[in-house]
Amino acid sequence: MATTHYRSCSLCEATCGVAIDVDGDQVVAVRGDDADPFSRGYICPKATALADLHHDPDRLRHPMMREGTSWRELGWDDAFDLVARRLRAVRAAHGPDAIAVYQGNPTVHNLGLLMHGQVFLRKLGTRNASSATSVDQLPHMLAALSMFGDQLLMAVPDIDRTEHMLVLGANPVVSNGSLMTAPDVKGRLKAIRARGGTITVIDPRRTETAEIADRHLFIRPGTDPAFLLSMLHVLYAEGLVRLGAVAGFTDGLDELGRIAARYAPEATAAATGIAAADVRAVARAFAAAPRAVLYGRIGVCTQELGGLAAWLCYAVNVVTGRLDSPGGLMFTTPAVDLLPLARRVGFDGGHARWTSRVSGLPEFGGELPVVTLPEEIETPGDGQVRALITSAGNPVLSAPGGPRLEQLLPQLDFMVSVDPYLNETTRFAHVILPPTSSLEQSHYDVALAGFSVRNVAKYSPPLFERGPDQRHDWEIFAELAARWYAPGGPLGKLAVRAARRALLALAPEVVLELGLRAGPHGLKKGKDGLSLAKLRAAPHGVDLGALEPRLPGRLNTPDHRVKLVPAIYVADLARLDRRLAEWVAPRAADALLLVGRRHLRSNNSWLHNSARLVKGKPRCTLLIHPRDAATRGIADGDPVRLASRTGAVVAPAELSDQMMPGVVSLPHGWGHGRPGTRTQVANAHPGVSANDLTDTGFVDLLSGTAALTGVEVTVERAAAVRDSAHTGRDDDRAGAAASSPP
Ligand SMILES: Nc1nc2c(c(=O)[nH]1)N[C@H]1C(S)=C(S)[C@@H](COP(=O)(O)OP(=O)(O)OC[C@H]3O[C@@H](n4cnc5c(=O)[nH]c(N)nc54)[C@H](O)[C@@H]3O)O[C@H]1N2
Ligand SMILES: Nc1nc2c(c(=O)[nH]1)N[C@H]1C(S)=C(S)[C@@H](COP(=O)(O)OP(=O)(O)OC[C@H]3O[C@@H](n4cnc5c(=O)[nH]c(N)nc54)[C@H](O)[C@@H]3O)O[C@H]1N2
Ligand code: SF4
Ligand SMILES: [Mo]
Repeated sequence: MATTHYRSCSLCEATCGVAIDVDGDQVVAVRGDDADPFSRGYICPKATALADLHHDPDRLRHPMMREGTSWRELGWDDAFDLVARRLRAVRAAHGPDAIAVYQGNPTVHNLGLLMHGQVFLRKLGTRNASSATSVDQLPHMLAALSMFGDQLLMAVPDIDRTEHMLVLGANPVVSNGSLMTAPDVKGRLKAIRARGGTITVIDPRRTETAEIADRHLFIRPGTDPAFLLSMLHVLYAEGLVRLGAVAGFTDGLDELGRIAARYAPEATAAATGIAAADVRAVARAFAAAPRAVLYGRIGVCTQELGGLAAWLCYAVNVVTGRLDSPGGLMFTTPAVDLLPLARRVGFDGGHARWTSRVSGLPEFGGELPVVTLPEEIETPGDGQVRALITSAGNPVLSAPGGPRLEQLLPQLDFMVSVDPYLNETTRFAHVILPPTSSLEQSHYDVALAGFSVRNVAKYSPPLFERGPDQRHDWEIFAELAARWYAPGGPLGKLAVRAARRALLALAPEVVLELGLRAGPHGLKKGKDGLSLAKLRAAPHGVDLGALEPRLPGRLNTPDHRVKLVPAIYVADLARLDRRLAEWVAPRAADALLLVGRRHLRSNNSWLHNSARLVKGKPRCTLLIHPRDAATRGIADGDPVRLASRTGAVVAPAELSDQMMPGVVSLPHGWGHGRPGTRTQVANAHPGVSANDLTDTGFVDLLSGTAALTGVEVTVERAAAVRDSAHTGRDDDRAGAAASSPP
């Protein structure tokens, strides 16, 4: 007899409601939950992966210990003791910075991991902590910190009420939205047009989002700051500037005008590839719309001047009166307010308080950029990294310098990974601690609610009883913390026991209940206030209404004013000016610029082990404009060799006039089939890794964020794409590819 369970999908930021039909211990169907007030029945094809992941025979169910190249199962207690002992030994011999940490993207979707993971990992006292933040949204966080006073106070497009949306460097129709939690974002975009509004997309590729927009303009990768400054130039020159609701508490309006005056559209057109007349038209349309919002996402922030670009995206919204205004860029009122909690565990508003040992890149929020990881392992001296903890991350595929990591990770004294898979990164660990599957865990989107286009709250209890002897992520970290923080000596065992008890009492539900009660929809609202019991009684979720103005109350700058022109950005304009001159200089005739893309059936590096999601024609292809292909003698489907300063791969070409001439696109997250991994399906559909081409030396120096877009590459016809379980890499990288754990 099948039963139906309702919960949130935890796979991407859209948080869709799913109805999961279960027979015994088997999922028989994953459907959209029509009664979810936020997603109203929408799901994307990835939702079925919730079942595939749970049932995946490759998913690890016991702690694993590596001996040479073979693995054996280990009891949990022995595993925790071993990890704590080995980490302690590294710390005792080499100091706190010798232990590096990398936390990956799924952390954000996992309440228990967010809490207990941070308590342990952010309090280790190492400077070498990093996360996917620095290959992702860091510049938006830096802008939020410097303009609004808190790095988590990122503003969200009010997509349901806007009448004009200007999209830069985002493809929400495929990514389902990011820093904009909006289930069925495609439906919401179409609704803008249905109510008479318009959408403009600025992107080096005519994306799936551009296809449903009114207007699309190509932009040369990495030049968004120049385009945005020219947009500001027009707004100021034509008297279109007005602060609206934030006029009484915003500083820097005149200063921004003086800066923008230097970047007339005519002065940037050659660099950006956007004609001056088009810049003017875009700026005028944006200012003229009664309600408008500029939304910039990963394409603008993971670029060499990504810090400037993220700041300018907010700035355009502010000077056109869109900030904190319905239909513009707004702040959420989440049921659990993470901001004060996050400050306690180290998201404490820091930027550049220290710099990395080897290349001097800035700290942000207590972390160093992940591009520093290879060099910090490689470079001898005080503070050299000797051990690594990864949690929910796969930096070998997801960060620049992946091939270098493959060579360096085997040299570590100790590595532990908290991860359900033996994949490209975790195969180098000495111990893998696999958590329960997401269907065995309860779920509450404590982080994403902060970026949601409506205020909503939804709690999902575990669907399945956990398997025998399984641990949740949060329990794993609670156990590690108990062992780590307890004193040594004869008191050690007692102290560990007491600490364990205290930490394991802090189940996600306990923290959630406290958070809900203390939050803006909690006790303050009297007997109508939210509580965990109320959420349990509402399995489809609770709608808490449209976004509401939150300023100036929500600001956390010292004087509670919006800082339109933080000094760090003014100082960084010199880098833009230098690049502006270089961008117009003729490029080496054969150089193309590489950008990335996403696919609806894929999610970063870790959903390729679902047969249902990878079937069909290969997705890891190089999109290239027919003209660029023709000059290189490349036909559709031909294998092409793609080489950058740091590496080379071979992938099939896919000719497409979606591409801006001079720009090619390769998705990231592929490059499976590496030796020693245990992901059968993914290994049969390996693709190649875009991060074999990206460059740890190509970074936004202001924020430390990797420049994943605009990487210079050459492309030529190759002899053949090697098939089946291969790395797809070119021969000169074969050494790195073959490196397997010692
Ligand atoms: N070239 C290029 N590189 C990119 C990007 C790009 O656009 N271009 N995008 C970047 C972006 S936006 C991101 S967010 C990063 C992602 O970078 P990462 O977070 O490093 O990589 P993922 O592929 O998301 O890997 C997630 C890992 O978490 C594990 N996992 C999944 N669920 C859980 C869980 O519940 N608990 C635990 N403990 N582990 C879990 C998976 O098995 C997998 O090993 O990649 C970045 N890299
Ligand atoms: N299906 C699916 N959904 C996902 C993910 C996934 O892997 N697959 N990953 C999730 C994650 S972790 C994230 S962070 C989000 C990201 O969500 P999005 O930000 O929407 O990410 P992308 O789809 O990569 O879109 C980035 C766009 O930027 C463009 N671009 C590249 N360089 C430039 C540039 O210099 N300037 C401009 N203006 N545009 C540029 C690219 O062509 C691309 O269309 O998606 C999330 N959702
Ligand atoms: S868009 Fe797809 S992957 Fe994202 S939450 Fe919805 S169903 Fe899950
Ligand atoms: Mo991301």
